[in-house]
Amino acid sequence: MLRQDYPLLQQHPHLIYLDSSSTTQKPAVVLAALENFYRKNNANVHRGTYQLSQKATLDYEEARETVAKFIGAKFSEIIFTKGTTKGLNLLAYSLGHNLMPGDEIVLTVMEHHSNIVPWQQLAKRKGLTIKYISITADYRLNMEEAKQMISSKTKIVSVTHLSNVLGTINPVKELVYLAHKVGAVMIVDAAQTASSLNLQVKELGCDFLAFSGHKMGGPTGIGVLYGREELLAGMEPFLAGGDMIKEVTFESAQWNDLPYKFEAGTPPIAQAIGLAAAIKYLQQIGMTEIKRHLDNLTSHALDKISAIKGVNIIGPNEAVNRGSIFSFTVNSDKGIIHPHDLAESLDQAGIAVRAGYHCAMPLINSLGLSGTIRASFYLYNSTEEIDKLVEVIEEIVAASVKGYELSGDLSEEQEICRENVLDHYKNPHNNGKLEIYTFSHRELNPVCGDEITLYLNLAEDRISEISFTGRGCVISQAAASLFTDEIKGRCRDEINNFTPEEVLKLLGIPISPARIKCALLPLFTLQKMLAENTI
Ligand code: 7TS
Repeated sequence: MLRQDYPLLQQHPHLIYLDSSSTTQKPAVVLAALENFYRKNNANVHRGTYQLSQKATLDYEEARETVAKFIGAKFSEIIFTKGTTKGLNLLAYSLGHNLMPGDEIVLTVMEHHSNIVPWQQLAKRKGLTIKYISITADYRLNMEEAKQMISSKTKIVSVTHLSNVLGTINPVKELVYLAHKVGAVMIVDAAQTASSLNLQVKELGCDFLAFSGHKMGGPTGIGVLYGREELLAGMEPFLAGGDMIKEVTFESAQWNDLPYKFEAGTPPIAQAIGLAAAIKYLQQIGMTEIKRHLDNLTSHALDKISAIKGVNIIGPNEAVNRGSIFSFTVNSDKGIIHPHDLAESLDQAGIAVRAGYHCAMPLINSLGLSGTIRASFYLYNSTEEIDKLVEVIEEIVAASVKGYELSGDLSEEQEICRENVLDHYKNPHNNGKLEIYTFSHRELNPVCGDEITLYLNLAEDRISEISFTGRGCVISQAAASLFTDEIKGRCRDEINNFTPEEVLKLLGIPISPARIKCALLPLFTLQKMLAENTI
């Protein structure tokens, strides 16, 4: 469906792009709108008296009108932001002014970091308590717990509409009811649903809703925060500067009207116009048709992915109230295949998926995982692409030596190194905590979940003993094994002067840019340990 509308996919006819939850590809109409603006109408908005600026202002405000109509809101209720993250930060800051120590904020365990960390910061500043609604065994929100948890102490409930890890669609209307019953404000993180569901904010009943343009075919750098007018009117602005004021003296300032009070500085003009073009494109296809297509992919993926031997889907196994996002882990006969290793093998077969924590580290850790593979689908994906994904995973599982296969032409020397890397992965040297150690240091790669702790003893400034524990992909674990072998006996200066290139040489195989961090984790862990301890 519609692959022909996307120039990038035309450029890469064999690419199977399954990472739309991170960002979607852009249809030609969006690229044309951006180019048209910059070529013909580019000027700053809200300030020029000349015609070009007036035209830019008109286009920018028309984009706001398009967004307002798209979600059934008023013009004054649409604030252009940089993205969902910025919208949620704005709320955590501006709503925070009226909160008191002991007040509670209710989130869920399946939130993206952007709907956790801003609230944690606010809670620290204000002495608030954060509570997290848990999930059931079938990866749905525990609504019984929600009913108990949302109480008269609750001031804010902020929940993702669709989990970017589990694919679960949450019962927003029920949560709105529970929040409003106790007088709390209800926020919906719609980062994953604005692209595919007909979001009508008045029907949902929420007070605020945030989403990102780049996840719905629009450009990066633009997002939307919807807020109920009465609430926005009573809130303090987040950022201060030009455009958000009515009158400024040397002593003070008066805020502009809505929505401009929340749009300090030059706004993302071209991006807003690009987003409007993306919305019009979606409307032309029809949100019902988009949902039908995605529901079809969801049902197909559920059937096919769950049938792969060794696959465990981390998300609901029913298509109802489920988005087209699939996280899973894969076991081969030889053990679990690290998501990072599997993702690289899939990439070599032309399939782009995401692997790791997906910016939901608390959720992934609470499930006892160190990451998942995630395939997410959009308009331009087909059931044939899902079949291809399944076929390639099955091949990898069958052929895998713990999942790490390097395709392409390797020299004879690299082939030997590859065997060596796999051997160090399967039978690591210096693995396990030292019984007695003077120094230890833990480092984490937050993107993919690689984790290493080094343990160290010194004798006369030289490393007498070193070992590591941790979990991670083939590259990070083999690098730790090889590196700890190599570094034994070296003194502080030698360690500090040890270069990334030397680590890569120890591995001896081609390392893709995305995995350099994995390879260098042991070196950086040791160098950080040294920097923190005046050994
Ligand atoms: N909320 C959810 C549910 C998300 O999935 C994301 C981004 C955000 C908030 C933040 O959006 P941003 O546009 O401000 O970055 N999610 C992902 C993802 O799943 N992979 O990459 C980004």
